[in-house]
Amino acid sequence: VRRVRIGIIGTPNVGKSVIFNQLTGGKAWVGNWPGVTVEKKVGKLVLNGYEVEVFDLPGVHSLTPYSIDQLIARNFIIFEKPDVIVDVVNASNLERSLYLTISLIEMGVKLIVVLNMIDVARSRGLEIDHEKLSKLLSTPIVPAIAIKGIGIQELRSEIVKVVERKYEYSRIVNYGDDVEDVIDKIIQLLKTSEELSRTFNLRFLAIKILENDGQIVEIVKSKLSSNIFSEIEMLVNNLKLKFRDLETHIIECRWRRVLEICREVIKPVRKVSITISDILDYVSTHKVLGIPIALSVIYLLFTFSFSVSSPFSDLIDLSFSWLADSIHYVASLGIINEVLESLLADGIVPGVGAILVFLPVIALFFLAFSILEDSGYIVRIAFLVDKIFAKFKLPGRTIIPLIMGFGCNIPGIIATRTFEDDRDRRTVALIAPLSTCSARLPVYIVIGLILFGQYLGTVVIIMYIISILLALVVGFLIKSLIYKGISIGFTMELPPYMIPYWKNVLVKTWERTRRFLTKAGTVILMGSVLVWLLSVTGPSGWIGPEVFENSELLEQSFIGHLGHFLEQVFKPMGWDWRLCSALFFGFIAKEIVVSTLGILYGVGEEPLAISEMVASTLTPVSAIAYMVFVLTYVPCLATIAVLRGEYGFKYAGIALAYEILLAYVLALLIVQVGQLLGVG
Ligand SMILES: Nc1nc2c(ncn2[C@@H]2O[C@H](COP(=O)(O)OP(=O)(O)OP(=O)(O)O)[C@@H](O)[C@H]2O)c(=O)[nH]1
Ligand SMILES: [Mg+2]
Repeated sequence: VRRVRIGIIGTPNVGKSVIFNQLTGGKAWVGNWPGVTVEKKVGKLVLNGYEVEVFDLPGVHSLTPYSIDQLIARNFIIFEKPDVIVDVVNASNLERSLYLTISLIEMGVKLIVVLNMIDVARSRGLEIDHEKLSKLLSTPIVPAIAIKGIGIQELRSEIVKVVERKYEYSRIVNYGDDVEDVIDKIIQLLKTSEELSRTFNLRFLAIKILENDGQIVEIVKSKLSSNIFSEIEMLVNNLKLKFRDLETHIIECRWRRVLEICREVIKPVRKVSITISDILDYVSTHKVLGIPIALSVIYLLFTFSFSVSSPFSDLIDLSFSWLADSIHYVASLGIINEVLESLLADGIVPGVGAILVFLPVIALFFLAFSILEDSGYIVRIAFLVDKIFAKFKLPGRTIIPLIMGFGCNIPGIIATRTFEDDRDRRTVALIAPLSTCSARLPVYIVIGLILFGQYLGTVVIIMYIISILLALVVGFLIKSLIYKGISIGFTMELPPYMIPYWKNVLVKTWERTRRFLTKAGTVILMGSVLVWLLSVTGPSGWIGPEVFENSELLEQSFIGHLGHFLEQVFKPMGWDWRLCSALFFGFIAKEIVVSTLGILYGVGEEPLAISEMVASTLTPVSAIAYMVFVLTYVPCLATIAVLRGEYGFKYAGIALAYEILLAYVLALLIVQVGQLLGVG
């Protein structure tokens, strides 16, 4: 078998990941906004006896990288040398895509162009003459509607053909006599390095040198003798005397070629007046209506998740109660001993159960979220808030990591890779954990269910608003004090609205839900066992399962001591020792706050029962303070680990420290204000 490596590249949001999934049966993340993929992802398939490795890459506009995700894509294409590059272009917006295509042709690689989204092009009244395009570019073209699987079979056979065909270079752009002359001279000089000639297309290197591409210049310099390299430098400098801005000249020549090609191949077949997408666009990005609409959409998302999920939650609740009863029954028969009975019935069932009853809410939330993500609405929200965010010195794009963070903070932090400005990127990474993730939702519900009753929905929405406001304010402070500088204006393209593709939505919902389930089965399970263990033991040694019937006894356990110590730390807030120790274990993962309460109150896994116990120890104001504390104090251990991985130890430490401090100050403030107003 021969091994073949293929890289899928293209401008952002053209359907690369969809094509990757179709080719490999993979599960790359797909979403209707630019910047979904931020990492290269590999998948495998077998084609005509070839073992093919396919790489899905982040979107790029050119081979000049501006952000980390773009650098990943460029470096793969230039330095890891895939055998074939599949360049996905957007048929409904060809001008935007072809610049990259032309740059790839210049690189001198075996190329296949997938002309994707011809359905969208058609709906806009455009037809592309793909045969002519193929001639002009001297590359095979595969028209496709990737989302429907159209063109994928053709792409497969084209891959085999291209692999077997000998490669022929064709010059795609003419940069004018002066420049071409210098390019030829540079090529002659580059030829002196056998290694360079073997690994790169020399014309490509020459052009990149003229474009002043730092990385390429470094490589060339290291492979050539110094006098040859200085000859090249002289050629370049002489040329620069003729052109005020050589780089711009090169870019302009490419653009001119792109427009020439577009003129020849794009045929408007009919006039389109206004599409539904245009109308939706007008309304959803409206200056006045936009924000109220966004809030209503988010409100609907929650109402939908809560109302549809409640019968399912009841069912899970019932199964856990039944499980607890069965454990007691089995124990009464003498099959398991008292300690095991307690571990299962007092530790694991209430600990894991208290979180699993939220599975339906969270799954539906993920479903609604995935639909939103695929429709194209998220970019509209980014567009809407751009002006508001600018007042806080943050780019509108910031909203994307924050919204992603509503699901889980980890993808939120990874999404910062798409930021072009390093200061913005670091700022947003520091505030991304303030986004209230789905793990915090059960805490709000359990704390507020009884205390706020029918107003719980409003309180939860307010928590989301607080979360965004906090992120804005902290971001503003960081941008004003540490990473000074203004952010450039809105740079994201608005993709058209699309009807979400159900398969895609289901895959994403399932992936997210599966992660939640895995967490329940691992981290939360272990957390529950830990809390149980620290409850039945104390400084005096083994105490025994009686603690769960006798709260005075429980207070003598390790957890009791810990809780009472923390109760002093949080004295002004007036939180019960159980609530305080729950915060301690919530360090591991926020869900464990709820699990700990489930175990310590000894009332089983039912949210209503736990909430009743909570309500008996908290005033509404101290409850709000508690919720805000949980929102702010730390993300989970996993998030801290990712922050460390992406930005280093120092960053993770800074995030951790400022969040604990901020949480404490905010909670204190809320309680104080409550007392001033006489509602504490
Ligand atoms: N109508 C239509 N939609 C498509 C087609 N191909 C992909 N899409 C949609 O386009 C959006 C972007 O698809 P992705 O595969 O995530 O795009 P990508 O190129 O990987 O994007 P980045 O990773 O952000 O660079 C998704 O909402 C897809 O469902 C197509 O042929 N027709
Ligand atoms: Mg992608």
